[in-house]
Amino acid sequence: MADRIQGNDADCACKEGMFPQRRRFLFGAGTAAALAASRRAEATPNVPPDPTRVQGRATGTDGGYGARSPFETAHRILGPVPNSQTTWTFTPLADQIGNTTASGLHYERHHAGIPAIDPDRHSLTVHGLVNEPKRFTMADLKRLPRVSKRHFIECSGNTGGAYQNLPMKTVQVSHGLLSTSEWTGVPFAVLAREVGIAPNAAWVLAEGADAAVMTRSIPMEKMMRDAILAYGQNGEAIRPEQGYPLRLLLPGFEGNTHIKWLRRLQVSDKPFMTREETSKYTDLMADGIARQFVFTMEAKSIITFPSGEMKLPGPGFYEISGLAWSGRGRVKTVQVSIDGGAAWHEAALNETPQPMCTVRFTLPWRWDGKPVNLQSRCIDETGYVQPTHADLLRARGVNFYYHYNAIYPWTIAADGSVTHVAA
Ligand SMILES: Nc1nc2c(c(=O)[nH]1)N[C@H]1C(S)=C(S)[C@@H](COP(=O)(O)O)O[C@H]1N2
Ligand SMILES: [Mo]
Repeated sequence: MADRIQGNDADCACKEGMFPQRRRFLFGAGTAAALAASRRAEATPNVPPDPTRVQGRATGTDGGYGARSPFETAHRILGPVPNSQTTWTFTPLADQIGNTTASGLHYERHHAGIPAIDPDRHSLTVHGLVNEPKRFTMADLKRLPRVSKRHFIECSGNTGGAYQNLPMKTVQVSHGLLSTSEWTGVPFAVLAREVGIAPNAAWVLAEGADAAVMTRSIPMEKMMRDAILAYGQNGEAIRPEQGYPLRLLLPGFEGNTHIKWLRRLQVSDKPFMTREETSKYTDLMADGIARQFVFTMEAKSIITFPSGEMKLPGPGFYEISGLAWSGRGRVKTVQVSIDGGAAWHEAALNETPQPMCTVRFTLPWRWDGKPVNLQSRCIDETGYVQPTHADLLRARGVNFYYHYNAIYPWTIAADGSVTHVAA
């Protein structure tokens, strides 16, 4: 336990003692807002002239690759850094428009930094319990049939601080280890045909080419069902931060299993018991027994507007909006409560929910100016209902760090200020 808490580098933004001074930096009053404001002050260009009176900027001055408006300031914020090698950043969910995360705002989690990889020298070796071991260059992989699918990735440490009621003031800090992209690549099932899988094969070891040489054992059943060897993200090559040139995409599974900079798949009849599935990424239950291979991210939702550190200008009409997702399949319904969980109203979903993908929900609302408690809860197609904080703790005990998926309320005071009050 002591080791888990002190100076360990597994990713939970909540570990006590891991970043005693830094926590104030990260979770301190107004930090994210203050940071955003200071960046805005730095970044905002001078007021431009009337755009109808002057010729616009010439095309082709952007090097052929566009950039967002200089007035846009949404940015990832850096998580606490226990040492220089292990880092993470949070997606600014309150600024996300729609359901897809801009690639430049996708959250990041690196256990040994972002490697520089030449795609022409990168390859994927598939071996072990196969008829014919093979090495695929990136060019080989791109000749194979591909799929494009939108999926979320969520770090199992996302919202983990809520187990200890650590103050996470903004939705970026509480839920920002979640992002959604369209991923393009080769289904593992296609590669499996190329190499021929032995009948007794049951697990696949996936290995990254970063300095962490991260490895996880994945059940063969999952690999065959929907695993993607992804080289594309939102219509272009996957970003270096997300695993360029190749990553494993395991829809609905905890983020850690989506091995980035993927270079090797070893087929076996048993799991490999790597560091990331023995000492890390296990869930310690109240009885002291750790659950292993807890892959699936359960149904979860969060209101992104209004959310922590915002201030409503006054009573009147607002559209409550947020994101809901489930690692078990499609979101079925999202319910919103404006009275602390007493009555629930069905929210509108902005599109047909896709399996293992976030969906944006909205609910029109007229605020009368009195203090309120806003909550959302996700119900997925399996009938699973997102639990309350109390129910989650009752089921899991207090030793948990990962897989926090309880309802996360926001309270709005009479002055319009929005805060999370721990249950
Ligand atoms: N090779 C490698 N793969 C990795 C990691 C890593 O450090 N090295 N981090 C994992 C963790 S803990 C998470 S949550 C996701 C994060 O993916 P992202 O950085 O694209 O958001 O990648 C996973 N895959
Ligand atoms: Mo993670």
